[in-house]
Amino acid sequence: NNHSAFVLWFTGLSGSGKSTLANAIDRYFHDHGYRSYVLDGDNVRHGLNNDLGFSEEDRVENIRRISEVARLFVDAGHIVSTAFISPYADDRARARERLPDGRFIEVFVDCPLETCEARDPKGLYKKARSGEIPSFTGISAPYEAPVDPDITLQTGTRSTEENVHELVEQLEDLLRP
Ligand code: GGZ
Repeated sequence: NNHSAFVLWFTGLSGSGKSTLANAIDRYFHDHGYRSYVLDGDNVRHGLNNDLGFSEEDRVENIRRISEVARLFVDAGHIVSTAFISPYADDRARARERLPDGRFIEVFVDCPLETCEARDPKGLYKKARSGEIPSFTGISAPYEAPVDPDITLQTGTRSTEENVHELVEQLEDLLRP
């Protein structure tokens, strides 16, 4: 399958559903014969970037390294889905610049803070509110929502299946062999 290679760059708050969506679309790609891979906290922040925390400086470096790794995957012919908060618009813009034109697709995982906080799957918002976790995105650290994302998905009101379907439709041109 001689498909095109590109980055699906998911951005959104903690608990917005980035990893869920990245893994769901990756499953779709895999099932349809595309070469694809997911980069997320589990395989990057625990490995390559385990020297980085959540200061502004470390988040900038986190995103820089991830975008370079994503570029290598694209060079190797893969579709790569990245699932990181990536809170700074400048860093996302620099990631876009590191990739060939049209090969960086910014996907805004749009979910209200209140919804993310109500989900709180890991209890992190609770800890952030109590001050146990400092500089927590959306509570005590900034999140710069994309102004002009390539794709926006609502995860508060749409199911994962609906959002995957939407993604596949929006990516139609890139997915044609
Ligand atoms: C934000 C934090 C923090 C702070 C730990 N702020 O819901 P999660 O747990 O699984 O996803 C969050 C993840 C964010 O890492 P990223 O690499 O995506 O962040 S960034 O792009 O800003 O570099 C959360 C957990 O790490 N986490 N402390 N202070 N999220």
